[in-house]
Amino acid sequence: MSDIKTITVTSPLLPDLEEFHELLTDIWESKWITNNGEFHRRLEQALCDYLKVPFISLFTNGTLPLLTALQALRVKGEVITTPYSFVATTHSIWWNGCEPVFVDIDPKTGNMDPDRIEAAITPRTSAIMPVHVYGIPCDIKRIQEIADKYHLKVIYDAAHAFGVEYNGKSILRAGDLSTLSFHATKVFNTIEGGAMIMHDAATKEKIDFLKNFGFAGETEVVGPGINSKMDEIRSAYGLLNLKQVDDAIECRRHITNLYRESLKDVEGISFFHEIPGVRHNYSYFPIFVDSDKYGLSRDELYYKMKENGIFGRRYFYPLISSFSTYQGLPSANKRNLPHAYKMAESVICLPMHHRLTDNEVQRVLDCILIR
Ligand code: T4K
Repeated sequence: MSDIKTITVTSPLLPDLEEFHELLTDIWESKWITNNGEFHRRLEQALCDYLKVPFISLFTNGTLPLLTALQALRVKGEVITTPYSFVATTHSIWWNGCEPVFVDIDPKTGNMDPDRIEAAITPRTSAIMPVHVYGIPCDIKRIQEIADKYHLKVIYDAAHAFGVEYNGKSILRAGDLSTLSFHATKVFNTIEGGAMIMHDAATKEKIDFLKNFGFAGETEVVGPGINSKMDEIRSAYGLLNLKQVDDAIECRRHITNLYRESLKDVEGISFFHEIPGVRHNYSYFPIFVDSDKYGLSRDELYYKMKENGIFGRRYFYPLISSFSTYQGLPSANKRNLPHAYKMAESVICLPMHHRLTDNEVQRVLDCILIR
């Protein structure tokens, strides 16, 4: 294996180094390196335009906007969420002193099953935190109907959903608030980074206060804020990456089509298909292994790929609800989450990024096809 080139699950989108150097020179000359500087403001505006959203607030990562959203909406008691996500989703609920209540997923999308939400609502429920997992849109209409009926807040963890639209409209506009991650491993990255999307200027102002310790001006603190401001260097980096993100998404679409075409008749391997009306971002390519039909278990295939220098990832295994912090919760019981368990135990995310060559994609496919 040592002389085989490694294929990783992802590879970051990097700005042109010379262009970045030019912007760094500007920053050095201005000596304004953080705290709502020019590049921060420019990136917020450019993202509003690109994402077709009215207001956005940049953060230092994708976890802090989740924490801050729950704070801003004064969420208390129980929060209904999905176990099939990255741990940050549930951690943000826990860090706010709330109790996560897990509901099972819909196996057709990997997202929280709206049919199971109402049964999980109690007098202590105050919010729903769904995730558009792998960038696949949740059933935002049904979720909103339930939230309206029971007067619940909805905060979408949209960490994977950069640029995803449904019928020409950004899905980041759903719910009360949505959050994004701009981590190095995401479709659009600012190295570390994230954002919150809101509907109105007053909420944007409140969030901007909260991410700056609660300061409203030099001497007034209006709430128990935190520090989560994106600095100028990463904002400039983001501005440059935004120029090339459409090309990167196009490369991902091409790779997705190669995977789909070659895997469509492989018994025991399934994957998600294009959803009509959705502009996908192709952030991940999860496959699901049925060991009886495929002949190898998920883990056997996963380690076989590794031995061949192909580093897929088992996102999202183990389920959040099975981690020690959460496994004692009544809703974490395996009997409550059969679809989520099945998906977590069968998933492998195949390598997916803008730099993968057709030959590398073929190497991944050969590893799966040749048994
Ligand atoms: N909500 C959801 C639904 C999320 O998925 C996430 C994060 C969050 C909230 C929280 O957002 P952040 O606070 O993280 O912004 C990654 C990411 O760290 C994490 O952002 C992401 N979700 C999660 C799903 O995956 P790892 O542990 O898989 O990353 P790592 O370091 O193993 O990298 C994977 C591969 O990427 C490497 O094998 C090679 C490549 N890579 C990675 C890095 C960091 C590079 O080529 N260069 C790099 O700099 O967690």
